[in-house]
Amino acid sequence: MKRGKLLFLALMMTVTIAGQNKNAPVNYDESKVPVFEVPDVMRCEDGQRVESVMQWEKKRRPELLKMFSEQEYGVTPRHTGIKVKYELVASNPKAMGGLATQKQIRFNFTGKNGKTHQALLLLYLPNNTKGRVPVIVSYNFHGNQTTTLEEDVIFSPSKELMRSAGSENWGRGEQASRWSYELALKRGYAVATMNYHDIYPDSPELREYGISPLLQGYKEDSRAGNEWGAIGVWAWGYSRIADYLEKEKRIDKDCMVVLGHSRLGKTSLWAGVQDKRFKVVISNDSGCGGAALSKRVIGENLARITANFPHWFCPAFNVYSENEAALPFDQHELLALVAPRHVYVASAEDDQWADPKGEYLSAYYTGPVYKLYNMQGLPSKEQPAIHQPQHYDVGYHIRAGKHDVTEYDWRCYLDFCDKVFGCFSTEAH
Ligand code: GTR
Repeated sequence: MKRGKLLFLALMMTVTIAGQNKNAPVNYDESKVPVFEVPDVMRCEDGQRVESVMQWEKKRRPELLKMFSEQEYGVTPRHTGIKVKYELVASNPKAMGGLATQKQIRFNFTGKNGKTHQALLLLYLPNNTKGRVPVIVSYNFHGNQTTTLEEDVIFSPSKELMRSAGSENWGRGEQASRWSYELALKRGYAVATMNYHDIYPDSPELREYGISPLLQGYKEDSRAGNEWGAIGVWAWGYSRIADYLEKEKRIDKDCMVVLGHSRLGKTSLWAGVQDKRFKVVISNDSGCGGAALSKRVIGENLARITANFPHWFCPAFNVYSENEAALPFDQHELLALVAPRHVYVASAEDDQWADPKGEYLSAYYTGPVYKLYNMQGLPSKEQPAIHQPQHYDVGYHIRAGKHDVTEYDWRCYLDFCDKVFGCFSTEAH
């Protein structure tokens, strides 16, 4: 047997043996954070130091991207062969009391194997400005209809599937507090949302109901070590939304933002890293496997996350369950892959499960890469105080309260995007 194959088998055995651990202890005590060295984002695997943009782009960035693909989120297929047709199923030029034009677009996916799948996008465009506008793209957790009380928003197709799988809160407007549509629209931004279950139902047992079966070589019961997990597929879905928005004549395709909360914050980071059309990449309370440094092992850890959500990452990531010290990379290196575009990390004070300090440090440690581009990362290793947003070329804020997306978060994101895009807000603030 070839050496490569033997190594692969050995790796797969370790994956199975190390497994995941739902009962792994969770540490909340800063004094018990293990002593570790933050992997040097500027040092290539062969020891060479990155001194130029060229070295970063040609050598270090691809090598890091490969590590995250092979060992954490799984490899995004280069050509899925999946075709998408867009179908405008509803529109309203006077939505939200005249503030917005609403469009609902069905994505009809067809795989090379003839299998089909559907997803539904909800788009609000501001009526108060003419011409092209920036857009915030963001998945929702429980259906488009939960993001607003507007009666004409169609229930997302995944509702029945997920409700019968035990997922609740699918009622109209139930998550509206997380969607500051009015604020965004008044400030001249479009917002596009889709239910993430439409792309990959968020359960290890429901993979066959999403996009996955449309892929060539899909096998229901088996996954290769580096096969993409749900986060990878959701990220792919974000890119399909970007494909559509590029064709939408009111959208400024140079001003696309991807924003996600929690597991969808992990997803927005992975999507933003891979798809350069997203000029601002926002992680809201994304925590473990998102913005937070894994090696701090505080709050949610890799044993817990890979045990509770075995379908999110690629199987090879399980090797690091209860063994974060062995990780050859950490999440700041993921965030750094967004440069020279803009990354924004937000935390909530009471969200210790997501390790706010680790989220901040990750954003901070992207600094050397931004510096290569003559851009400014976060200036201090000290995490800023509550409600003191830091808007450099990298953004960060921590707000009071729990794991959530609030109007305060939206306001900070819009301020940051205004700065990046050089927009002038129509709302006085
Ligand atoms: C938690 C999970 C987190 C986070 C969160 C969410 O249960 O442990 O990693 O992603 O769910 O998505 O709300």
